[in-house]
Amino acid sequence: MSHFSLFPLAWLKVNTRNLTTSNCRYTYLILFIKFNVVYNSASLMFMVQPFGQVPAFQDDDITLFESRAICRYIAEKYANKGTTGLYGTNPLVKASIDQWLEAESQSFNPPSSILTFQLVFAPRMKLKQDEALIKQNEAKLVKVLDVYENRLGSSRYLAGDEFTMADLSHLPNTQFLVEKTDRAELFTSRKNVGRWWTEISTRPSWKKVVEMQNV
Ligand SMILES: N[C@@H](CCC(=O)N[C@@H](CS)C(=O)NCC(=O)O)C(=O)O
Repeated sequence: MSHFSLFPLAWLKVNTRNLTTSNCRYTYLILFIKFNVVYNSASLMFMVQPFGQVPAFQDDDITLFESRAICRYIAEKYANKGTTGLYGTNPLVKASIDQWLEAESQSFNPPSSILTFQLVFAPRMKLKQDEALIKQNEAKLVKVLDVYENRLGSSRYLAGDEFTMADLSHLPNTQFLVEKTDRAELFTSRKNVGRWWTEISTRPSWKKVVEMQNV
């Protein structure tokens, strides 16, 4: 049993919860924080995240930022708990996971996060959508998903035959695009990507996260 804190949205704490995930089987404290709050460089958020962004993470006296670094740390520290091998058990598997984590960060995330913002959050925030940006990034995402389609035709998951952090890191943006926009077909119309998406998004731990987001 371990306690750590995640600061997922902004700096102002509005509510705290204790959760146990079926994926990791440890209890953590997560702070749900109101977004869009005016904050300044003296705020709690800048004390734990130098760019004033989210997420930020504390475990004992360690404070970390950058979501993928946080995930790597948690996966290493709790390597023997819950789903084992999330971050690999030997250097070659680890390298393959890192390769696809980088692909997510460098190739998948840029267009998918722009589309998520433009298609999901801009309307919620009553901001005008940028149609040219949407078109441009949809085209970029198509190219990335063509590569994924090919890869997932020869392996069950991105880094091989086991579910790893490489797959996990694709969950948030894909969840938004598939469930909250009319662009689901970008994923579901591709045989291998669609099969992969169904597999990773129906894992009990992810369903629990989605459930929490809808609370
Ligand atoms: N590369 C960072 C990205 C952090 C990031 O862009 N966070 C956004 C929310 S997803 C944020 O805090 N935006 C508010 C801001 O920049 O003021 C990570 O993966 O942790």
